[in-house]
Amino acid sequence: MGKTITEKIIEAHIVSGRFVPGTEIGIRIDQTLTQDATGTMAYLEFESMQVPRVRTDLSISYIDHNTIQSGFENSDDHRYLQTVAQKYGIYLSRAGNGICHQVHFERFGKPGKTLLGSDSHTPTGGALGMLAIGAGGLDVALAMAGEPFYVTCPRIIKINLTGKLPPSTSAKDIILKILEIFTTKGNVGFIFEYGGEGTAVLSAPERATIANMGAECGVTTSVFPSDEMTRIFLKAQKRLDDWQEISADPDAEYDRIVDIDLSHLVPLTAKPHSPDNISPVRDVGGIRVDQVCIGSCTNSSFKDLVTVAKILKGNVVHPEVSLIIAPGSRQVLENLAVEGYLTDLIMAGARLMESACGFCIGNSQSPQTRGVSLRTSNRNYLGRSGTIDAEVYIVSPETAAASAITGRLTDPRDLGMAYPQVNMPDQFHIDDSMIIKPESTGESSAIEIFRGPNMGVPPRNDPFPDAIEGEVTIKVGDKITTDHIVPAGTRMKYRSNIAKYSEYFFELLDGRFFKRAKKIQDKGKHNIIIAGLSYGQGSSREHAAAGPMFLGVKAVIAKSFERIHAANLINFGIIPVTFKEESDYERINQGDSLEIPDARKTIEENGKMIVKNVSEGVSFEVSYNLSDRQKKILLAGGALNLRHI
Ligand code: MIC
Ligand code: SF4
Repeated sequence: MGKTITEKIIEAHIVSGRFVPGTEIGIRIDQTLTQDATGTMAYLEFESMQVPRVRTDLSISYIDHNTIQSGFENSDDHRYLQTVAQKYGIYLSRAGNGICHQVHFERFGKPGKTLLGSDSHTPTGGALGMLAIGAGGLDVALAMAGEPFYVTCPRIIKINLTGKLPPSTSAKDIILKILEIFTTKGNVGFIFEYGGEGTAVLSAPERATIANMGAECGVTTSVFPSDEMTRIFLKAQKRLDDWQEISADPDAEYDRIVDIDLSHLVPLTAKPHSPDNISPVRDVGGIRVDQVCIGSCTNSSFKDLVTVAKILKGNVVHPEVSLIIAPGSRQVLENLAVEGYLTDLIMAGARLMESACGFCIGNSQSPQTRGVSLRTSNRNYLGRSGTIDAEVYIVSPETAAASAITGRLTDPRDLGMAYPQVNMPDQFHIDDSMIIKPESTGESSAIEIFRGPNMGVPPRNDPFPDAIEGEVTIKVGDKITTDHIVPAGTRMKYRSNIAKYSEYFFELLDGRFFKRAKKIQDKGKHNIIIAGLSYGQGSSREHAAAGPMFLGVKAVIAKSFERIHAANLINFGIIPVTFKEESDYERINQGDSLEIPDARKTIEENGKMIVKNVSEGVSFEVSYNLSDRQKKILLAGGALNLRHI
């Protein structure tokens, strides 16, 4: 039987297990990436492993998230990251050089390689035919130390694209269509593999938009073939040597094949407050728009911004709209400048932001009260923009530019102009001077690591207790994201200080969570979280597990979990369990006393786990699915403990 692209890459990297979907496998990691918001904790963890130098082909640390630097904390963290990188053999992409995924795609991604990144949008690299996976910082630290990455061997869904995109629709509309089909939940353990004649004509940056936002469906990653389009892109990046052809065998078998005829697509939007709340732009109607933000790792390539420049040319942004544009990388910015498109953006009244995450993570450009913001980014969760009652719509760059002109949500087909043709350059202007190479082995021992006063240490945990005896600290509903658990935005400056950061946990849902959790912990009891479907969607931030661990959470009982968050919980000694009968969720209330007698023994023996609700006088069964490796980690109280045993 023929092989899929995924199978070929996994088989070339597998170090434990076999390619049997649903079972745990370990794969060798060629490249790692971190960004500054998750990187500080990942490198603190790496330091604690006492490995003299990274053991990957390439490890790179990007500074792109916390670039507003209000207060000393982020600047200190950036200096820490720079010195750690120098010492341990890690490349460093300086602040201003661009968003990790865009820069990695341009300068480092390689067909056929594996990439593990401490950011959920690491799958962007899948556009180049690599297996690029997002994970918690601890898993990335372990990969830097030369350990395999363990993941459930995926089931593969082929997305067969046919036909050709009509004018004024683009890659963003394709992935929004896919989100409409698959939604943000229920896709854990799958990989999207793209093929078909519609895929063959998509350029690498268009593929990157699609691979990037596959993360919102919760799949392990998305993979494209490495073909002529990949070759053209890598050649334009002066990286032709990195190219190799990779395709699925004609008789490869998939778990499922989904056909999408691109010629039927129309401009789409994801309405507030979820990336799967999809509707055609025309159906939403011409609602008033206050802000338009173009950028983020999803849609900030040269192609995207030239399209925007061409639509805006000769127009001035509507008087009631604030138009924000953040090119994805310094390379994109430089190419826009050299080719003259920057002038068109400036003349149209765009407010240019630095090449960084910026508005996407809510640390700047928060919309006005009850404001309507159109964004080309990938997530529109409640409050993520920094304004709790803002209405954020996710759109394509074409829809964003058209709406910036009219001041209303506008289908670009209704703008009455011909859809601009964008020709990609045969050769980009390339300048890697903002990427610092690490010191050679001999020099690195002399490097002293800088640590600012805000920098904490990775929190440590006791071994898993014999029994769980605690209280339900919080009960939450379906699709709770890691943004709900640990807020980003202006709180992100505490990323390297879990003790301080924990004061803000769950603040978007319940401002009293921290005090309650502390009180329960001080009584010597365990904290327990109850959740609905797809708990832990979104970001890879391990703080959403490390923080609860610090506050004495021992179990999360949910209807279902997302992959990265479930792995992070185990890495930090918290057991993720699911309700055997979903209806039991209804019979638990916040504040109930819960007990899992013999929890430790039950896990060791793979026994039936019964939770006693002491307050209600009822018991219910929960399920867990742990490999022997995961059991060891959990029982040790987390992966760091295990490494030190
Ligand atoms: C995000 O888009 O939510 C982030 C910020 O990039 C996160 C990482 C983080 O929380 O630092 C992600 O996607 O993993
Ligand atoms: Fe940055 Fe936004 Fe991309 Fe996350 S989704 S990496 S915050 S641009």
